[in-house]
Amino acid sequence: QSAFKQYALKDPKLQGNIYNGRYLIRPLAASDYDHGYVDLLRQLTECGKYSSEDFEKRFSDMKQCVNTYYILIIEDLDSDKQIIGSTTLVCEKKFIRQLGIRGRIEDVVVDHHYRGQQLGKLLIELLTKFAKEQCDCYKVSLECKDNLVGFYQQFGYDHEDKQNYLCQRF
Ligand code: 16G
Repeated sequence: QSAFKQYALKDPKLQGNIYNGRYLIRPLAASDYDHGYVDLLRQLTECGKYSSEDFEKRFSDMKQCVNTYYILIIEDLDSDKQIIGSTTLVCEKKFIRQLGIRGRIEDVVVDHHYRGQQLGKLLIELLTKFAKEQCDCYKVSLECKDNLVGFYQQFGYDHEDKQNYLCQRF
């Protein structure tokens, strides 16, 4: 697995690595609407309904933001290319911290049939390392429910003193 990780990180697009002989780790593609990507995201939160054209338009908008969105997915090669895991790294350009880059880990989801195989760990570790080493992020943050704090602490994420996550919903 460590050889796999090193190989993955040499490739800035984190492309084309096979894990456990069955799981292809690769960036999201425009055609992934047809491989269950949005249904997978529905296991995380509500997504509403939209067409593949709408999906492709959003994906294209994201790609226009160079070096900003890194969406890594896991495809099950034994299951008709179904997408069974995904995590996004968003890199935000700043004027602070010597024109620093802040990373955010977003939308971590593994299909419930595939949990317990360390697939989430794989995605988070890959993208966190990528954020640090390739994107030069000065910090990476995420938000999660109480019951997942311990899970993310394994990968070096933790509460910061005197920092709170505040939110307003519309
Ligand atoms: C979780 C996710 C966040 C996602 C949100 C969706 C992680 C680490 N956190 O907080 O990225 O956007 O759920 O929930 O994956 P919402 O639809 O209620 O905003």
